[in-house]
Amino acid sequence: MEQIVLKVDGMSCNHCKAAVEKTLKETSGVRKAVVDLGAGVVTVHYEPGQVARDGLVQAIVNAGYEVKQ
Ligand SMILES: [Cu+2]
Repeated sequence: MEQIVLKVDGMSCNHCKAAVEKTLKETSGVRKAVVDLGAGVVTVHYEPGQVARDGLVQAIVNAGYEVKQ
């Protein structure tokens, strides 16, 4: 299990928090996703053999948010 913190643009309320967490949890290989709205980040716990950073970023983008470096 690996953990990564991604900086996400455009999350402004609890709906955004729920949307980003949901799309990540529906992504294969993701075990846990927790958004910190105040910091504008999401912490993701995932299985590196099943999904990579690109896949996590893609899921967030598909939900309508942007990931910053
Ligand atoms: Cu929102």
